[in-house]
Amino acid sequence: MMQKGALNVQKIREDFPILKRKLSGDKPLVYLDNAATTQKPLAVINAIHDYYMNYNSNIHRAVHQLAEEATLEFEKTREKVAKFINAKKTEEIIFTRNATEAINLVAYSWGRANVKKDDRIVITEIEHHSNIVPWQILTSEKRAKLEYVGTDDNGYLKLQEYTNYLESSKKVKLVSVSHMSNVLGTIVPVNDIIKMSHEKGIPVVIDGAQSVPHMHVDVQKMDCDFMAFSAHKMLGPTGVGILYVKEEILEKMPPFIGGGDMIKEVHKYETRYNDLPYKFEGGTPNIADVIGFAAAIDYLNDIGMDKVRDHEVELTGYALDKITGVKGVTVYGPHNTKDRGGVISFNIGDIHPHDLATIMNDHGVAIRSGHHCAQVLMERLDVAATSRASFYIYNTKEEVDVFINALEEARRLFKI
Ligand code: 7TS
Repeated sequence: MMQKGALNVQKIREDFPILKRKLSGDKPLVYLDNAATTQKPLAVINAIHDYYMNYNSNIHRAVHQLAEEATLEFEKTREKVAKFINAKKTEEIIFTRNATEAINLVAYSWGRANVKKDDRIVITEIEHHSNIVPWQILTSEKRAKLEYVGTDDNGYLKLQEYTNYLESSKKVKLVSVSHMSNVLGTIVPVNDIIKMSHEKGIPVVIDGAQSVPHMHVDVQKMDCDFMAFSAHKMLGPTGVGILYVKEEILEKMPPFIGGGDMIKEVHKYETRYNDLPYKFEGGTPNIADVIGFAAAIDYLNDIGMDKVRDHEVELTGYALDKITGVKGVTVYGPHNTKDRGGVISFNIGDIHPHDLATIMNDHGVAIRSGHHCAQVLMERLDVAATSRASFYIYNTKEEVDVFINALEEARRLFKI
């Protein structure tokens, strides 16, 4: 049956071979761990296969035809990524291994060159460890200070605290914030934060790992200075991250990884670095998976990101309605689907999330349990862990029903 919102989910599901799998014997897979990584459509799998079968070669080096073909396809992905997030130039797109490495690139390159003793870097309590630890390392090395914007009890950032930090006489050097929380689903008003920061001349890093896969993101409109995200969370392969940096900032950044491909000339004691963006892509990159990522972008473009978002809003609304009706359940994060992505973190009675996830698995339902690499947020919520269901384009209301029924069964089992 075709669902409202005009996404033909049944047709989409045909493109994902793994969705035919069964778990725990004969239970059809209900994959609700999309915030961790998404499944891959055949088009992506075939693109990788085609590269290895037909034109496997290193890029940017040899003049033979295979190298030319591989280089062309690799660079096509860069163009597609630039268009997908509306970057002004392809030179502003740097390939890394993942969002984590992209944020680390900013911390090691821009951070080491610009952050000084007593400077402050402002992040938030909802950040993933990938947007905390690099700043801890940097501020500790530079004897600078890391500051946190807090969250209220509904999972919204306390925006007044930005104003307090930005207007204080102590220098804020950088703001780094997640566009969408991987635990609460909170969609952060990054446009306002960026505007506020720019009025004080402070650059902003956006962790787009959970937003770029799920909604239309336009870096020029947003006006962020840096943005990091991962291909594997948006139908693409693992091992490919993207760092967007505004060209005028990138031009002034020192290199990150030294080695082959990022140089023009190397002499005994000095090196001339390569042009942008290659200066930041030392060593042989993940060629096959970057090429595979282009097929993922094509796939999402064919659907349309507004439809992706509409589908998730509808599914999340449906799931929130159902889950809040289950006795003993606490749901974290904003209640309004307009303010949240397709991520629902919850606890039920005193069932440990790992036990719950095990019971879910018996029903074929794959959810995540644990701290979700957000232990600062777990402390704020005063829990050690949560369970989390997260949706994507191929999930259906029927799957939500299977999930809720499994949850009810767990509740009965634990006598809640
Ligand atoms: N930032 C956010 C907001 C994330 O959710 C994640 C991964 C990352 C950064 C890091 O991405 P990576 O590709 O470099 O690993 N989040 C999750 C998650 O929620 N469950 O598994 C990984």
